[in-house]
Amino acid sequence: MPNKGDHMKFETLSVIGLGYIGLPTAATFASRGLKVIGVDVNQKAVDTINSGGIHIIEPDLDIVVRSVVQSGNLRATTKPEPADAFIVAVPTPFKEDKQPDLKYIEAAAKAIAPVLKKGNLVILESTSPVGATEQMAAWLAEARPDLSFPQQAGEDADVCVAHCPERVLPGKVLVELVNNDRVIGGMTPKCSRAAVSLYKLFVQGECVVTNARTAEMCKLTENSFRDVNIAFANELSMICEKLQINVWELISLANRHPRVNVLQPGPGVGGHCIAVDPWFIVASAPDEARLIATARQVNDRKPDWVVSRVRNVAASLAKPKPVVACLGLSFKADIDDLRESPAVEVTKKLSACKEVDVIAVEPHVVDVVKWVPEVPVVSLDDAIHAADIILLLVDHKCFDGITIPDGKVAIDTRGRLGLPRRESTD
Ligand code: SAJ
Repeated sequence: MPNKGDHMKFETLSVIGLGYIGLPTAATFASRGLKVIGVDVNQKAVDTINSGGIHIIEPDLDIVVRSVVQSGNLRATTKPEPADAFIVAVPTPFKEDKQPDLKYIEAAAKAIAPVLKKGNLVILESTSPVGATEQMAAWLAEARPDLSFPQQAGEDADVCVAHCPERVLPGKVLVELVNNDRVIGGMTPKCSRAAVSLYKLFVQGECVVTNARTAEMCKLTENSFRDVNIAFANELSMICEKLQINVWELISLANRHPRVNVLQPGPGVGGHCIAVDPWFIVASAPDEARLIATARQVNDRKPDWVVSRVRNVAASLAKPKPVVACLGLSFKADIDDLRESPAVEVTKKLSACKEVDVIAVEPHVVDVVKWVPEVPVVSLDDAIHAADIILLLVDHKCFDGITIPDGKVAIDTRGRLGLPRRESTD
């Protein structure tokens, strides 16, 4: 139960990192009346936000940002300023050897340390390997020997530190930020209570308290759970291809069992979360995390399997150099995000094959040519007209119900061609 005595009052908040998570979080706090200072190293992003615009695509985010910038509740800058609380929402990529790279958290800690004061709360929101919050607190303590931190002073620390991972789905960020339950992992119970009182300013879901290490592992577990289950579906799709069984029909039949819920196969797993986070578990326990590592490998190999399937079909056609139309390049349906996209990987690998010509369709991304300079990007109608092989890589709404003209071959990595739009499967 929260102790009334240590409930914190927040008037100002600083959000470090104004990307896919930091900006919606900053804007949502600002919309609840907090004075929010957003900090980002990218001057262009800072200028865009200060002019009331956004540099990422997320439904309704533009409206919220414009309104909180106009009301004066959100302001962006490149240099950290003092505040009552700090939220660190910077990327946590992995290195070449799949070991987590905490350099952005370290840079954020070193940037905010000079402006910290007694009574502050510092929250790490970035998805992080177990131990990262303690490491961040150690960097803060090193930079500010005049202040005490939870690892030194426990409940009496001058500065509270917690890990509160985000778990919002791209495309539904503003809704999930408010409605999802939130895991709050303070370095001490007092740190947890402070973080709960901050998030309760807008979170309507439950704020569930644990410690920092469990909160870190919880986020990694959620994304690994999804990765392992998608790997199962992807493996099934490859088995079914060999056994000449329609995997989509198979899965829908199996899912009629009351305790079975197989996910959907696809061309691979993309995005910057599910394809990355499981490696953080593997890096901390390589001997034990065998299933998690194998799932990553199964999903990572799926784009190559799709490429070889297309090549086999191409070889069976009478034409010397068939045209392959790749429909969709983003990492999942109806978003503009191409990061770690298996569709991009498949398209690029196919375009490197001499025996086919490749064209692509991606209506959601403006500067798509930058991502696949080697491939002509055309309209859906032109692609279907020109193609011999129509390869569905992303189940965008705008591809629903397309008909495949006679004489053309369809390869459907999402099980959607010719079907009406299904309701959200999230
Ligand atoms: N995918 C499939 N088959 C499926 C579901 C997904 O192939 O049945 C593919 C998608 O096409 C995509 C990839 O997996 O390439 C990831 O998509 P996603 O919708 O599963 O997840 P993300 O990366 O958009 O967001 C995930 C979410 N995590 C979980 O659902 C456990 C989200 O809640 C997290 O906040 C987010 O990662 C994150 O930031 O970590």
